[in-house]
Amino acid sequence: MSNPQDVLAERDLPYYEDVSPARGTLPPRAWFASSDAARLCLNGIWRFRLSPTATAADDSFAHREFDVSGWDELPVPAHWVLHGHGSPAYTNTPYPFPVDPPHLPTENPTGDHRFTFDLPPGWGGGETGQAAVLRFDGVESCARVWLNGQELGTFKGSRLPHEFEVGGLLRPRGNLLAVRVHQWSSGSYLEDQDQWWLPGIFRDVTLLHRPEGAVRDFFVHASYDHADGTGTLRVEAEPGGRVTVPELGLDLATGESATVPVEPWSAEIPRLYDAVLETDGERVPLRIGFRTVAVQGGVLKVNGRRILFRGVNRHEFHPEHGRAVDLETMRRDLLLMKQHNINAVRTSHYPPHPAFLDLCDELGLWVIDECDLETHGFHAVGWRGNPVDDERWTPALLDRAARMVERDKNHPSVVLWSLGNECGTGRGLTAMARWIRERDPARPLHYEGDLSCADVDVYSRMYADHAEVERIGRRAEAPWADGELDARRRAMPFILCEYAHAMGNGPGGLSEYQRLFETYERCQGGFVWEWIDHGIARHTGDGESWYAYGGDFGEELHDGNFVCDGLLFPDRTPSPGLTEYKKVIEPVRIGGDGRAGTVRIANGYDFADLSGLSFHWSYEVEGLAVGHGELAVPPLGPGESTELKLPEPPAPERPGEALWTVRAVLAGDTDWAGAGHEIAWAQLPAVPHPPLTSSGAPALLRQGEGNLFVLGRGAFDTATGELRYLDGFEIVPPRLDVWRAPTDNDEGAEWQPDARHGTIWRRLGLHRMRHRVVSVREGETELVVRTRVAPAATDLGLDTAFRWTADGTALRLDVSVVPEGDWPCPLPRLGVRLGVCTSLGLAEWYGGGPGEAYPDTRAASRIGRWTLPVDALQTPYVRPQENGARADVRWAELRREDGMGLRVEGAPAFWFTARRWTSEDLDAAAHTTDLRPGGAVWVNLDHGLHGIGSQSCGPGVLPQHRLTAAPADFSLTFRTVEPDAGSRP
Ligand code: IPT
Repeated sequence: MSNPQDVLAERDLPYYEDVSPARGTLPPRAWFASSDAARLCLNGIWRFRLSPTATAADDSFAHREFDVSGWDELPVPAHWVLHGHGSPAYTNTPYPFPVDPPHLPTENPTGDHRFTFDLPPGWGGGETGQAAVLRFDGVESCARVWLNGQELGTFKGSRLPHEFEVGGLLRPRGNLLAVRVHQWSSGSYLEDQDQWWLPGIFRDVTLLHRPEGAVRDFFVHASYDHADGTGTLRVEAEPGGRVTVPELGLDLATGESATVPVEPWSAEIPRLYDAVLETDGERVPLRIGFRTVAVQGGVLKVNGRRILFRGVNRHEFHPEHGRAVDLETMRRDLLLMKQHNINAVRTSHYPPHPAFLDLCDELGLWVIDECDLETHGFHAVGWRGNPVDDERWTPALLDRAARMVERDKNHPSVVLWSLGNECGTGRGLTAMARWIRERDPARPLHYEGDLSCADVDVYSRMYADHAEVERIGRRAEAPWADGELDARRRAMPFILCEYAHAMGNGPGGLSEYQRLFETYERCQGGFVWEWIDHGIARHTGDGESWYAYGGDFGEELHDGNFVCDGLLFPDRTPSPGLTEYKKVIEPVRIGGDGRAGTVRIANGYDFADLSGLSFHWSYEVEGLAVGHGELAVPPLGPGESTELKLPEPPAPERPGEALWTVRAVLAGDTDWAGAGHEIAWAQLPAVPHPPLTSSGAPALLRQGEGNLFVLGRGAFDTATGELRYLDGFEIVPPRLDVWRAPTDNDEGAEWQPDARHGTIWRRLGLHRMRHRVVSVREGETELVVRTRVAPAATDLGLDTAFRWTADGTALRLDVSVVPEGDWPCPLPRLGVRLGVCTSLGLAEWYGGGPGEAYPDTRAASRIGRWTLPVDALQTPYVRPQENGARADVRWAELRREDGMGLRVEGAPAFWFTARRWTSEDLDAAAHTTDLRPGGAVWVNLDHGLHGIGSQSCGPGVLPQHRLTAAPADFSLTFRTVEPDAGSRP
């Protein structure tokens, strides 16, 4: 009698549930973009059918007789959930199914795909029946494949290549390829990366002719000896053949090595030599970069020099196509990185499309190539049953390691292998490390998840705060339990494989990290989390676009907008965070003493001298250049610096604040940016900003019509003392304001030990402050209004005095704030908010710009005169939140189309924000399309803002950037302006 349970016994597990990596596939090998052997791209429009479970439909579709005329069409590569079949789902660490390895839910969306193709005439120059390989570069998460009705096998490992030998099955016409793809498989337990779950054939499908004697695999060993400037080349290949490097005069047998003088490869100078590998059956073009990676004396070195990672974590993402990313988009990513001074990529958390690494070789990026492995969801169950610590899974882990290393081993850009991400610890990782070291001893190993660093060569952490990084920099971190391991780890170089969580507004604190990286030899930089927001493009009924995040597809379990934490918006527009990062990591440091007219230039590159850059100065008075020229800077070598004299400053036409701006730009065109592209800059103050002055005699306060006081050009409510009109402009009265729509970093992550200010602020009621007018005192030439500003249910408050005075043209407001009570938290902001007419839609200001800035994200804010429509002052964070402040503003104007407008000046300089909705509207919005222009332009003129930090995953705001509740005094003047812009005081 058969026991019904037998049907489900382990040995009977279906291929998508058993833990084996594959059946019927070829051993992994090097990927190459082209050769003289024929290849046929099988991307295109396929036929598609979705079934709700793995077994709902039988596999007869693999046969010719099966009629697919009723099936849908689906492009390949693609994720079916982005083409109207089911929907995407986002979770960070939780598995969206019970943790019951290796079992999967019965509801296992299964996509059957069919494609018919003819061989091109003269396929491979020979007959069918010759060897050919069918390659899948990426299928999520498990596939079963048939060609011409014959089953080829099955595989798992979504972002890894899988090949089948198919030569014997091909026919000249009407070849029928059938692929069944299951969304869930045992492989899903190994692919718990923080991203959308996106099933499908999402990378290329290719048929490769394999002529007799074709290259099966090859391994280029190209090292560089910095002591004598030679490179040593040896290429192993199977079968053997010859390698020629015409530029080096090399013609070698495979396996043979040669040492010759070469120019080395580095991310800064990505020198590649064209070469050809030729076997009896195939010619494969190679691009060889000579470089040697080593950990020496506790430092990670390339070609004998310490390198500094200015890195980002890059997921593959496109707002419409998910992880089906085309070559153009990959190149665009890399150009944007290079243009923003980024020199390193961690391929979080899986090997990228193989062509991406060719581009990294060509354009010059250091790459940490990470295996497609993450089991983070086991954290939720105390790591019980973690596959990386269970021998039964080790073959699957080793298969993944091999598929990555074999595929990518020939790229000079790949300088570290990474075992995976967030898997806890386990024997499987050790087995992977052992295998990789054996196969490729020339690259150090990375894995962050094991604090003991038992299996790796670099000490890597994520989101460690500044203080801890500093301790690590001094090699003075807390000891590890095992003395031997502790000593080993302490001798290792250190990187932050993730830091500076770029979710929403931020990340803050980058400058302070960079200072540590540039101070401590051991701290070799880091990788910002992460490159791009994974928001999925959506459109409202009337065509307005917005981006979806977790929960927007009705997922029952999801992690909201945690998937939008990149330096790029989903459409690849740089966010202010990227602009900030570019400035913080600039590889040339410019400093000096503007008053003394000296400038110091330091070359922070690791390999390049400064001959590729030209330097320019300009001298600006009140933001207008009154002189400019070129600065002759010697071609300093890496690490060198010099001090130079600036020219005599030109005599300005009128007095005012003056400063030098010194810029380093590309002297000529490069592969990634044109001549003139800015690399680094600094501003050196020469003449300070003058204090606020008044012109003319003080105006007298008088009773006007209605219930209004008149003071100069201002009219005030007699009962409340609030400003109502300035000349003809109606004003929503200025009030003390402390609220901002909490940023993702204000909200903080639940696992963070630091105080989560978003929650605290809300609990305290800072979003519903009440204003009690204590007194309105009329003086002869002043109006003084005292207000107590406080939230309900507490005895905390802000005792606020607004003192108004006026002269013939300007209205002056002196604000004084004294906190009452024991404030348990910093304030979000401290300043005044007022509303002005919606017609005042154009902003011009003198101060920091052009982009937004906050106390700890202000490195890229440059003092100048800037003009932007109010609408363009907004930063469209995927989940709306505080944004758009401009730092160090000396004056700002808001104008109508006819040029009439209002002007405000501040002393000290203030933070300027203008938007067509309130902070409360911003706070209430979940998507950008929830924000609708209201009846005013809301203007915040802030004396202080709380910093941003990185607490959406990492540390909070550093103490020096917190806005502690403390007594504060600041002054603003208001006046109207005429169309003639030249008449400003
Ligand atoms: C870390 C993950 O490695 C990364 O994939 C991403 O989820 C990031 O956080 C946050 O966006 S893990 C975190 C819990 C420290």
